[in-house]
Amino acid sequence: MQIIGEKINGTRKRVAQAIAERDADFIKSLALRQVEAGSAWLDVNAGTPPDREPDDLVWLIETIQPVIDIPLCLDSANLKALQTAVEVVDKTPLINSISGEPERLKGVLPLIAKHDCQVIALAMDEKKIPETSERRLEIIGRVLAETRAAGVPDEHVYCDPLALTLATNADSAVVAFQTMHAIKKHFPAVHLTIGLSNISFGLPARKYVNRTFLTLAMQAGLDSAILDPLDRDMQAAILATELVLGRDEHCLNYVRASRAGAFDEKGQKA
Ligand code: THG
Repeated sequence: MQIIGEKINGTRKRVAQAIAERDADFIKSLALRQVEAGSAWLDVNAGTPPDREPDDLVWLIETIQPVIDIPLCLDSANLKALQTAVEVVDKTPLINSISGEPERLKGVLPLIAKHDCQVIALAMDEKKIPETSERRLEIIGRVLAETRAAGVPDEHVYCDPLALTLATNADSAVVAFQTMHAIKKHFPAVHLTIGLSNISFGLPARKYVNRTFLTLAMQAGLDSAILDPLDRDMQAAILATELVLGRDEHCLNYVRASRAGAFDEKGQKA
């Protein structure tokens, strides 16, 4: 399971404040802690208005890069911000995201092809998220026709089936699982990813819902996720799920994590 650390996101109040005040120490520490927790990428989302976003994103990248050794996931709806950001990254980034929206594809695909980036493909078009897995698969099929035509290999595409909150749609997790199965069946070489916490928006005790959703999504083929890597219980759930799914040979990672004190083992015997 590859973790995309979610915490450097300007829609979070404390991060917005750090961006506004150019508080480099706060951002650096947030970056470092997520790397130490095993992130494969750090998501970077300035979340500021379009006219400020390119500068803010570049400031975030240049603040983070000297203290980390992993690539970034550039999270922006703003083409200009992505174009500017791609020029200042040290390591080839994961671009978050494209969708079936033709304008977006036209703008972002050349950037991905030129810099040999990986990319997240959302199962939606012009801001609409279809209700059924069939329609979501259809959009992913169209997006993959475009990425292939642009010379992007399927292995570089991370399909996001999209998780809407269960608070307003009881089927939302099931539709996401069905979409994952359908995508892997038709396009076995692509990866799957998801913004985990959307699933529990508006619900109490969100961590239980997030954790259970992640476990079941891993069974459906999820191999990466945008989540909070500092959540120890989430990390424990990932390790246990990989063990149960036969993806942890000789239980090596699980046992090693236990020895390193990753789990809450109070009152338990080995
Ligand atoms: N798919 C893709 N990209 C995405 C999303 C997705 N990027 C943005 C988002 N969804 C995932 N990132 C975050 C980052 C931070 C938080 C949630 C999702 C977060 N939220 C707190 C909460 O939900 O309670 C509130 C904010 C706070 O902590 O202040 O932290 O779906 N491809």
